[in-house]
Amino acid sequence: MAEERTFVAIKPDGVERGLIGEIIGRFEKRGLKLVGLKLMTVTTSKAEEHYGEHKGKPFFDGLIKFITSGPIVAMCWEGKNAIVLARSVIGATNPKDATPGTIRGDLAVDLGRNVVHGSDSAASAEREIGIFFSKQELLEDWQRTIHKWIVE
Ligand code: IDP
Ligand code: MG
Repeated sequence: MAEERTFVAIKPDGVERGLIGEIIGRFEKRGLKLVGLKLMTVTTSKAEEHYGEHKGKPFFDGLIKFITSGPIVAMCWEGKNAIVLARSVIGATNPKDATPGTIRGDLAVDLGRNVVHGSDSAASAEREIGIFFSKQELLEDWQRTIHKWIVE
């Protein structure tokens, strides 16, 4: 049976700051499996669809401007409890509340520059993966030989 999948993105600030390798490494080390990866620039319409739940909020326009301002790294990670696990690797939305050891707790300062995105639920994950990836861009048949050392 396929394990859970989640959508994670390194936002333009993370790319600009040279944190791509650092951030990807944290998900790899946690034990998640990378099944989709691309460097891309997000169009305004894709950004508005992705952040649709925040439409009308005071920070929405700034958020769209920011997320479309430079390249992002779009990723799909797979694993047991991948959605909750990725959120725990990422840390609290506001870096001032994020625990040290999390990406935001170690690498970020400001709410509007929190370097990474992660889906917050199964429904969001499915929706967001669909916005950023076509089916052919996601691995379906890669079995890692180390899997049995990560999941019982
Ligand atoms: P999340 O990224 O932890 O899921 P959300 O509440 O979904 O957090 O917000 C999406 C993104 O919008 C946040 O990561 C942050 O960059 C930005 N954001 C959220 N709330 C504010 C705010 O009050 N001011 C500025 N930016 C915000
Ligand atoms: Mg969110």
